[in-house]
Amino acid sequence: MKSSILIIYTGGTIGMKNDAETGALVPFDFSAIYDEFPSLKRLNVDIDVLTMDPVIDSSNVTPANWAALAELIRDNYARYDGFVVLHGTDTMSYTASAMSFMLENLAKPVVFTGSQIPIGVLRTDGRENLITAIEIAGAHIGGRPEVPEVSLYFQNRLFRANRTTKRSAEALSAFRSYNYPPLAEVGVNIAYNLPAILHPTEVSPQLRIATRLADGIEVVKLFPGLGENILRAMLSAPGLRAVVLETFGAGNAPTNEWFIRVLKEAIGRGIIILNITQCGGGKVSMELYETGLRLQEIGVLCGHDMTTEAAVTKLMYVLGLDLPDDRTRALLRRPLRGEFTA
Ligand code: ASN
Repeated sequence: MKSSILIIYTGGTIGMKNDAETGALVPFDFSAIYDEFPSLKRLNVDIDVLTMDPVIDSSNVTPANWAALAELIRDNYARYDGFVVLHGTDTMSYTASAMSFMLENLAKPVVFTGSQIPIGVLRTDGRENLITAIEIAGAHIGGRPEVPEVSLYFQNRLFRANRTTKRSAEALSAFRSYNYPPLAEVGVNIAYNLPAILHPTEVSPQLRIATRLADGIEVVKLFPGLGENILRAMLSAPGLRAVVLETFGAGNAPTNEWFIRVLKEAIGRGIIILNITQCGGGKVSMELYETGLRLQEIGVLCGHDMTTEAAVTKLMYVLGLDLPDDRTRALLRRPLRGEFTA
């Protein structure tokens, strides 16, 4: 069975090549993809390319870009078997995490990739990332897509998107998924980790998109010496609705009186505080130490082993649904797209 894949190019380093005359880096025209990579014809896929307008460096990405991307996927959903999103690496984990929440009932592959070295540079990592991402997006097993979730492919590994973090500004293996195993490892063959892959629960789910994302989210990273006035000011920001609190170790924070009081006051004003660890790997267990227990007692929610990227975008998505407070909290307490392990 021949798959049809839509490549959506949003910008980033992968889309750069040297201009033949000036030598300067200029955006690569992905619509001429077969001219650049004739070997793509040998893959058993039909490829179309759409380029976002304007293409951006991913540091400029906003929730409005995410909404446009979700709409593009929805509008083309019936026509294609899978999607490859080419994105700058800097914020790829944020966009890909956001997409995992915004695309409700997804049953087809959406594979994010990009590169650290421009695609037009001889030593690029973009060529392999692109070709393997296309192959994964088109892969079927028994007539069903092999990876029907939002994933991120980089340097021989396919990850669940909302488990990833950009971990290096230099290494070609730029992404890591510290708390969840790769969905596939790529060597001579592509070895899919079948038990790790998420499958739709409904038989023939209808894709829906949620494009209303809440603002009013803040990330507060604890450090020894964080002062009361500063924390109070951060938690009193106008429009603030939720805080991702990056705590120490297994979800620990100071137990001193003012610290707990400032958090408690914020929770009393209806602000949601979600506890994740500032460690790369491991999880929050608030009952382990007294320093975590105090947070639990005042109503701080446990973020388990979520990344900052997943926590921020999940809050944007869940608060954007405008549900009553108890339902909002219930959605934050359970994994919606495999974003944490409870
Ligand atoms: N600044 C680029 C971006 O994120 C970095 C990259 O793609 N490697 O758009």
